[in-house]
Amino acid sequence: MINNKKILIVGAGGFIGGHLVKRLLRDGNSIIAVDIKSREYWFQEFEDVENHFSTDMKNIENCRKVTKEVDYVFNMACNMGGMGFIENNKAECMQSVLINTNLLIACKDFGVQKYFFSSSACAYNKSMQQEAFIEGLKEEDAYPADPEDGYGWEKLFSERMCRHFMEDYGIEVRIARYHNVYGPFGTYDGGREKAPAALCRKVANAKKNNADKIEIWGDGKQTRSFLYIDDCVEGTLRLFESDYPNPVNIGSDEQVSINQMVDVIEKISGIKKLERIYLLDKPKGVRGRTSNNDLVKKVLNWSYETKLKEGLEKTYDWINSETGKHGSNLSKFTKS
Ligand code: GKE
Repeated sequence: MINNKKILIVGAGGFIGGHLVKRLLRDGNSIIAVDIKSREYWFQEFEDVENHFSTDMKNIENCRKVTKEVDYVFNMACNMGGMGFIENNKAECMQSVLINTNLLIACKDFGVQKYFFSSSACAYNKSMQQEAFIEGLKEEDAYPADPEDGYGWEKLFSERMCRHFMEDYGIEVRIARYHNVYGPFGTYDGGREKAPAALCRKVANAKKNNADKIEIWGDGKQTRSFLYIDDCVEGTLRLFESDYPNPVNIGSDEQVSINQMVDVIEKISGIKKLERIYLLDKPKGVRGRTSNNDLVKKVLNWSYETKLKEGLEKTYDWINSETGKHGSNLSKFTKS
């Protein structure tokens, strides 16, 4: 367990970042939490943490200010979202490379010992994801390189930037490729939401409004695997504490179609089966994606524990309690 360390978490106002702050604080570390978002848009804020709101880490001076005396850095920050965002904001997503690069330079300047980079399954070669229900993606499947346009290239490039800072300057780097992480205290509307949260919101709203239809992007046959946030945090910290320096999948291998996920959410909500309106012109991403967990089991002796139904129950309950309280807390951040 990591404790008694001074840790910088960049992207701390975001979904995974917020859960990471909570866990590392509980484990007895002192935390500097930074995000570009203004305070009212942070998903979670904790006392006894040095919080830096509205701080743009694409700016190297901001990076230098907060890396001075830290032991570890977790870079959880990037301008991203579900397919609805990354397909329509490729230049915005690519600029996240400035965060990672300037953060690494500051870490080198101040002799930070260890650095975590949150990469993504979007780094994988698209040609291996053209069918539904594919074989799990193995870490070596990122090359030959043909990642998701924009966002995927930024993640793959930043992985390589991390590796070269490790080779040339000796910063210990750990890299996780996340596979569609979901759970409470994440984005559920406003345009950046991913499928689990989006569909939980749509079912919850259908129930509240006594509607009998639900809109699904694509034909619903496309497949994914989804990782519950608690497993994501545990896997991240296991990887960080390990001595394995190459990218590792942190994901689930429970591959489902979007239609199957909607079936699960309908049962959780108690609503009768909704008529499905398939919007074929909406952003769909790859046809099929899931994680091969052989390497993560081998190097970390760890695998996720939360099955999709259990994770969706917790996520649906949280979103159902949130919807109607207020609109999206990120709408200001989506491209108008
Ligand atoms: N966002 C969203 N909203 N997706 C929907 C919806 C909806 O209402 N209805 C169906 N889908 C379908 C999308 O068309 C896509 O085929 C699938 O669900 C998953 O969409 P997603 O969760 O937005 O994003 P992806 O898994 O395709 O890609 C995401 O992968 C993550 C890593 O696994 C990326 O957007 C990043 O968030 C991240 O890299």
